[in-house]
Amino acid sequence: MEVNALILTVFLDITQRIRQEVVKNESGKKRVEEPDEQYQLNNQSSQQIQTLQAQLSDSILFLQNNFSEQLSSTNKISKDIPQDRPSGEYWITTDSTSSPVQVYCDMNRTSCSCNTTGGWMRVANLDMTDPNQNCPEGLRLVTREEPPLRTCGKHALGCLSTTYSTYGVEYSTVCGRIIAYQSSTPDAFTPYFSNRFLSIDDVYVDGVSLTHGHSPHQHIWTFVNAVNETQTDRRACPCTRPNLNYIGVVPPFIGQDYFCETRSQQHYLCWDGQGCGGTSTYCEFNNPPWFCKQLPQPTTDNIELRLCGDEGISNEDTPIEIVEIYVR
Ligand SMILES: [Ca+2]
Ligand SMILES: [Ca+2]
Repeated sequence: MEVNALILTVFLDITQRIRQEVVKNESGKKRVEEPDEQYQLNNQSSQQIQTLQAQLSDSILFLQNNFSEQLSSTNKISKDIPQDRPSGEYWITTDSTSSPVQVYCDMNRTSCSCNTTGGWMRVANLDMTDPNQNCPEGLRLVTREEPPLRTCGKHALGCLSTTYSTYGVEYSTVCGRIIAYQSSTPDAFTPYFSNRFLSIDDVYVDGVSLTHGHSPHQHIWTFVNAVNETQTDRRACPCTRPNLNYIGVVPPFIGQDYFCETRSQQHYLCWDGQGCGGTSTYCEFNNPPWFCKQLPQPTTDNIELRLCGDEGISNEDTPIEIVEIYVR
């Protein structure tokens, strides 16, 4: 049996037995009136539960000792889970996890424009169109009634960061999508245009920055929010009205790894590849909404998402609705 399935099976089996003992214990309390008998039964069940709990700890320790080396030696989902396994939840152990963690692995992700479909581990899965989902810790719930919208935004100007753990799994490709709502007047790359000394650690864009690592952040993808489709100045996407010369500046440290989009009159969501007018061609650029980034070298860094804007949130905001990120 495969390691992950084995861990899961043993874990479920023993926890089920513990649960059965607890139920027996609870029902025993109700049925038995005689104090001595009740004490005996409770004491007996407690001992059984302790024994089973000890067995569970021993079993997990045994599995970790015997199989974690195999998993952590590569720490790569794509290598450790055979490609013919189905998509679903898997238990993994890595150098950075003190106990097994459950992750969703996607073995047939055709929407990523990378040259492979299987072996993806999902690290982010925010979908605020689901009324049961909440914003990541630290982000503000932003709602609108008509048409209805639930998104997650920041509290003030600057960048607000949220981090997605990769559990120490090594990866070299990142795939995903971010879809956000445009509020008021974000200005694309204008923060960098106004100050060329800004680095990737600063507020270089009005939009969302996706990175890994720190000091400096390592760029994965930038989601640029532009003011509108008819502006031809630095506040617009570089693609807008391509027959005119773009007078803004794309920060050199992000290269071509970005989506730039603006809302249209009827459509307020950005980077979904929808609702772009005739003057905005970046709906075609880099195949939105899904990005695919091949990193220069493998890493085990967590992935950081920063909502950024250099003016107050009443002036400009880019609250997010959907975040899906996969690594392999
Ligand atoms: Ca603005
Ligand atoms: Ca701005």
